Amino acid sequence: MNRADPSSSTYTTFDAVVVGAGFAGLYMLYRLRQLGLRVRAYEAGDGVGGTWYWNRYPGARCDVESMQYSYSFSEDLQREWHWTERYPQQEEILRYINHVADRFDLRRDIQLETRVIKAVHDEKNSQWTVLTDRGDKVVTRFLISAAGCLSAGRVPDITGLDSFKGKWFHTGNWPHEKVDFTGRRVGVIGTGSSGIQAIPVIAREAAQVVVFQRTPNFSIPAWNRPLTEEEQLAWKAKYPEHREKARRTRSGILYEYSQRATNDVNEEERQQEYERRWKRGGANFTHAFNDIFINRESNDKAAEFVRNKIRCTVKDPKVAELLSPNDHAIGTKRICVDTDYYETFNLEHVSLVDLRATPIQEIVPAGIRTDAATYELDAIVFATGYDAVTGSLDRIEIRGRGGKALKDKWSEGPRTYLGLMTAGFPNLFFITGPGSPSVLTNVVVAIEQHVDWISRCLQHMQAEDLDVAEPMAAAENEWVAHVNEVADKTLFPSTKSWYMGANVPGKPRVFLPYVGGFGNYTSICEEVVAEGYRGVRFGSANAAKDRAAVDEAFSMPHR
Ligand code: N01
Repeated sequence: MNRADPSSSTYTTFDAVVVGAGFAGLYMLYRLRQLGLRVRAYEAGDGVGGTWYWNRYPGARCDVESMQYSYSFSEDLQREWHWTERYPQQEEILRYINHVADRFDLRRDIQLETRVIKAVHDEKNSQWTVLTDRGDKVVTRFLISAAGCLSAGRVPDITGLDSFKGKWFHTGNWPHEKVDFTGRRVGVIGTGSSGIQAIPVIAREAAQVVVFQRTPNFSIPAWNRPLTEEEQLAWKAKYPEHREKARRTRSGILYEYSQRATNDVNEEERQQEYERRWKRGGANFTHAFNDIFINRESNDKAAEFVRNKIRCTVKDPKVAELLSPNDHAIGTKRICVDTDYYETFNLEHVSLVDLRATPIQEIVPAGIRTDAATYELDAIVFATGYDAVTGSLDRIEIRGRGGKALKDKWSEGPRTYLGLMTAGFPNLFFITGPGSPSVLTNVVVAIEQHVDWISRCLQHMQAEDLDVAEPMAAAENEWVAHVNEVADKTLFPSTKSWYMGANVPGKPRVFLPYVGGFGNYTSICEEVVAEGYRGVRFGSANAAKDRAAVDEAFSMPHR
């Protein structure tokens, strides 16, 4: 694809610009093409795949089962793709995404190694002017963010990192070539989903692994295994039925959602149920009873079962206690799904440092210095997470009506209508944006639902000869209030988590996703459409194209 000449004053025109070419960007591109629109997707990576392109850390694997973590929009695609394991590895998911890009001939509209850095709405012409780090200057009617919820990685600001003599890595931006830890002393900071997956695999190679833990997390075994041909065929035979059912569930995933409350059964039955789910593996565990997310006592019972499992698995009782979470309700931080995580702490060469007791003071040339000791290391792995949900949008300067920056509008927390749009920013759409179920779901299902909604909205605009769509402030206010109201009925806001923005210093403490359930959310979105896009104001653009106004909006001299 030809690259832009940064010195050129020429603006390329598209009907729609999509930011990102992961699961969301690819499917959006596919649907926009079906609408006959001229589209360009910009992708920062040198390949498609988004999160699954960047997250190549050892052990990276999805915690949603393969048969469900895939697109459903093409019956042929879902029948022909062959998954090899119960939970898919990063490498296999990336292969799948590349297959999709080729199968639907999507690459010709994707510009790789290009980051969108600025987008300004030009009210006069009702269009967006978009600027990339490669010097592209683009004018587009619609701007669609497929930038991802977990793509803005965070390396904590620890004094002395620059002085470290060894190598350091962030799990979310892992090198493409294999990192060989054989014979190395490796420090891992962070024990969320990424750390919990990476630690056992790194420990297979490394001479020594030191895990720096601030907060222990709950983890359920994956019991990953190869998928048999029979299992796949049986699932595929009922794919449409399975998909339809999944779309009506709380998380877009076919789990066993219990209809029983924790106290509906006696202690013996309760323990049997936890045990049965533990043996089945995965996040299904947190649906053992229907009040785990809303009743602290019920939650404590499920949490205690997991703590007991940790005590039974980890031989050193002190280490077991440190690994046992007791400061948050199970499930209110993303539940982890692991292979041999707790077992790894029985290995001689693996040790655990409790950062609560002995915080990190600094990174020194030889390693990491805490209050208690200096740990000499050859490599440091930061499994320290993301500026989630809003981070990828914050990194783009997005200006709407009156030049108002999105970042300023959201300074006290994101405000959206259905997580799809925000008032004051016409024709800007978010895929899995804040205020939508997004990270609480099988995100591929959430992506498809959002892309389909946006496509339908654009189709409606085409049919009615409308150019502008923008949510009404009142509808947005109502939605934000509803998002908070449903979150407040759960245990989620009681926990300091990235769902609450609590992992980023200075980020407003607002519950970011919509916890009212994916099925309910989808019904609301459908009702909005049935009621003529209730809460969305449509309009026609001023037809005159005024180049000077575009330049003015972009603060760029017209050459
Ligand atoms: O990040 P996290 P992640 N000093 O934010 C610690 C998805 N995902 O990359 O809790 C010391 O969960 C931090 O400690 P604390 C999934 O949705 C999915 O692991 O802030 N420690 C925490 O332990 C997941 O939830 C999959 O006290 C510091 C860790 O780093 C999301 O991505 C796999 C620190 C960060 O955990 C993010 O997971 C991987 C500091 N200064 C990821 N700063 C699957 O599908 C942070 N920490 C399986």
